[in-house]
Amino acid sequence: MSVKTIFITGASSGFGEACAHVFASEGCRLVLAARREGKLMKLSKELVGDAGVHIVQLDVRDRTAVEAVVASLPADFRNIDVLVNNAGLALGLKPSHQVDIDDWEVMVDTNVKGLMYCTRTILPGMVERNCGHIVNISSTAASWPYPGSNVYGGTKAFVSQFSRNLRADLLGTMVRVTCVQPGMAETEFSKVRFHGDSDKADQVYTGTEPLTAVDIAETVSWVVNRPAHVNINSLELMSVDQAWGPLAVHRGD
Ligand code: NDP
Ligand code: 8X3
Repeated sequence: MSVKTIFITGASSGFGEACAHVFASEGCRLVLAARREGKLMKLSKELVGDAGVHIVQLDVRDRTAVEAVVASLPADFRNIDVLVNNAGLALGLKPSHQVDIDDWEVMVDTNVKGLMYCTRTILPGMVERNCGHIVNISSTAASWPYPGSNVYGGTKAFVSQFSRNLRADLLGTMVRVTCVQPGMAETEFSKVRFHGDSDKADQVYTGTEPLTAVDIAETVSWVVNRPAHVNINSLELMSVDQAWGPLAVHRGD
């Protein structure tokens, strides 16, 4: 069997880092992208697997940089079999009328536009080779609203619908598209959301057993390792400590 090449965005922590470990242990060749190059270098030394790792410092919001990184991949890493569009973030939990609009812009630029740039740049090669798989990391926030989710949930709704629309475009090819929609998982996600406030971030998970990054990486591996004729369209998963509540009702005086 030929060695698969996996391109993972946001590989410096959380889900992306865990995906790197899982795919390395499966004997895959990896391209690991994120802004924090030091973290990628450390990760690349820890990985078990000898198929090869190529790290790239990349801000997915920079379209020119995305195009340049993909165009300059070393020959062995050029034919990307799997793109894990994972880089993303939530910023803030304030209601829409109080939010810092800069936070909204960063979320749209990263979660929507960054994912678009990586997809548009890597997809043509997959179509040409009639082989490939794009795994987009969305969220339960794509489908289920909650106070403070506003633009974050909106960006993830984009990711979910874009995933379905991609597959519609790709009918007639063997290129697969999967949207993974996790609920609460303990990573650096909440620390980033609360702008570095670790105490506030820890409170999100207190008294619960949240999903782990490994849970998500194993899910991504499972969808990728289905037979070539099977396309998992979407997969939503949550901790057993998470579920829906009743619709909120405001009662006046
Ligand atoms: P982490 O904060 O641990 O990881 C986020 C990753 O995204 C980091 O590697 C970060 O790297 C990277 N990243 C952020 N912005 C950029 C950028 N502009 N360019 C390149 N890389 C970027 O969080 P998670 O692992 O939890 O999050 C991964 C994905 O999963 C996100 O899309 C998130 O929205 C989603 N998600 C998370 C859930 C959770 O509860 N944790 C649940 C559902 C979905 P660096 O800072 O080095 O650039
Ligand atoms: C991350 C999960 O519930 O914080 O996408 O939106 S949640």
